[in-house]
Amino acid sequence: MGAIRVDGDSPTLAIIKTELQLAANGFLDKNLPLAFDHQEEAARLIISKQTPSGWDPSAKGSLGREGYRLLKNDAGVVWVAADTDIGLLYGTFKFLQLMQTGAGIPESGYHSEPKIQHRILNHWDNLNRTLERGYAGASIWNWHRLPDHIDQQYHDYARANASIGINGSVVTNVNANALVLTPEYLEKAAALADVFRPYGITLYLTARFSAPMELGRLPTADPLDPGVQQWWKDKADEIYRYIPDFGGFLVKADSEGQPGPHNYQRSQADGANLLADALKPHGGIVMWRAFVYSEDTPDDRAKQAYQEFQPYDGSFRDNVIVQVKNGAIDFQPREPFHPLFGAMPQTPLMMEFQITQEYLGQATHHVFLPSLYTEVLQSDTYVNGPGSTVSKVIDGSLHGYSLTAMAGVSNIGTDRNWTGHHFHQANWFGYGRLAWDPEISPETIADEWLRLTFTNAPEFIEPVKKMMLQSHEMAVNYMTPLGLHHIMAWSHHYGPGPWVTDRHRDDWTSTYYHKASENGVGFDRTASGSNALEQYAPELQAQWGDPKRVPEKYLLWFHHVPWEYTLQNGRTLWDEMALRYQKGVDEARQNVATWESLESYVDEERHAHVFSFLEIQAKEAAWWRDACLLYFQQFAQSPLPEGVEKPEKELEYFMGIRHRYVPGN
Ligand code: BDP
Repeated sequence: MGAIRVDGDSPTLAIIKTELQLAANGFLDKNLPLAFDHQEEAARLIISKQTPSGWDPSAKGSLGREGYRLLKNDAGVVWVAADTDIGLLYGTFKFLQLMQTGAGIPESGYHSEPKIQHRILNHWDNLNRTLERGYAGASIWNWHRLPDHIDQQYHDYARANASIGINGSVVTNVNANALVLTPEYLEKAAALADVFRPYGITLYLTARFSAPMELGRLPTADPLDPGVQQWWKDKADEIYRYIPDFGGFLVKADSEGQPGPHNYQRSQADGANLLADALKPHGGIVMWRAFVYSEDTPDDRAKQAYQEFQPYDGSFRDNVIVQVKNGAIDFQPREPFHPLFGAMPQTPLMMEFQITQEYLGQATHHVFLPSLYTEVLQSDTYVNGPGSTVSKVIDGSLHGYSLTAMAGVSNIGTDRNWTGHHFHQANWFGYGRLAWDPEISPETIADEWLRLTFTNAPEFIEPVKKMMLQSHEMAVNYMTPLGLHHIMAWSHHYGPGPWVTDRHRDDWTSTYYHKASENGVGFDRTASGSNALEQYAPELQAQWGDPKRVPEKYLLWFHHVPWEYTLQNGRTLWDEMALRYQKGVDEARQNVATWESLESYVDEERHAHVFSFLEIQAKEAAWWRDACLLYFQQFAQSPLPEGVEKPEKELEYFMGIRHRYVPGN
């Protein structure tokens, strides 16, 4: 490596120079001269929007607002090319990643453009720094000290996100506090937006639907009321005075106690359009959540979002995008894809994944989530024939959406390692990579992350990658095998609770979902039951409606079957369920041994941290197994099959573990 040339000056280009300086002091050549003026002759690496002399200008091609190209000439000089400063920043990060992982720049060059426009983190952070479903410490946003104190962590946050292509951040909880829309808080939010801007990150806020009443003292928040409409227009104008490039609003309405258009007998489209009209003159968007369901509706919870939204396809303004969770219930360890995907061709839909592990063992259980994300993204909706995958709905190509987006509910907090578990950084990283390109494989993501985080040594990479790639299936096995869902403990959702029943909301109990009795187990969502299946394409209705054809991973999601039902491998349902729980435990224990054997590849502190969490996971996998099998055995009335360890405690013991403290609740 010789000198580096970065053309021009701007806050973003200054960040690029700092990144190169840091890398030069680290893994790039330590004595690499950084020539930030026009010393073309000497440069070995050129970061520029202009075509340097000696390069074919057409080689760069059109790169869009965020795309970049890495080119290498015969003399080995590398050019990071883009049409914008942000494109150059993304290209620089990619260049550094390729150097660090030892991959190098391919001879034919490298080109990348995001497939999704808005790649967003959703923070479920409250203004008092508590977090909803956050397991990695407090909120990193210190509203009390803003706007005067800008913590270094805000820069680090923006830098980490830009390095994986995330370009938006909703900094407040979906269970919204209207206070954030007051001048006092807008000034604070503006200070954050100023930090984010040079990293290409747009700031968004959650909007509380009743804000016109709470802040504006209006008698109503009815979306069709002219006074309410004017209030939101004025509010939007005010926000843009503080934050000229404000991204828009994320809204949770008519769900779990949040106010919304239902309070005025209006539709979700009426609600979303109200805010969209206010933001439109400024170029802002509304992300309106489809997570709408009610305890007063007797129908299956899995059907309600579709019933609420699908009839309004085409009735939303063009700056509205409906944000849909990956599955129809709620971020379960495994769910079939949400039936709204593919069902609203005239309304842009965006994906909402959960990166924080509310239902997946929270901070202490290692689960590599890109496996879950990819399973959903690669599911075939069949709506325009075979190959109509969810990823094609989300990237806009299936229905020609003009607005595309993906959201991930953040797993970060003030913990020194950001995410509680060191390996959960891989989920933040993997989410960003998939939001940029939903077709990247989990294997590629795991490989990149391990190399960038630990070492390039294959003796380390291979076993740990295997551990990561198996971890989702492993967790499903020790928590909710064969399509079981929502059988975790009441309210905080940590640990097993298949016995949870008779609470004020039936749709938050476990018995609502598993329906176990001596006759069998599972939720009948076929025509003989709730018929949630009819919300899917006919091909899937035929396949999933038949207990012999449905993938067994979804069996109990769609069918109620007897305990002695025979599965494809010839085992009874009961035996298979028990063996899967045991398999999950066996793998969690194996992970402890694998990690222990790799001590020499990782620094002591991180090795010990991960080790203790893996031990917790192995112990708690056995807790899940014992609690669930003892509970279901009451109904199955069969002995545990050979190979499954006998629980050391009685069911009553597990049912008694009730009042454990869990954060983020
Ligand atoms: C559920 C969480 C709850 C969230 C809700 C949501 O239990 O804390 O507020 O989702 O997404 O998963 O709005």
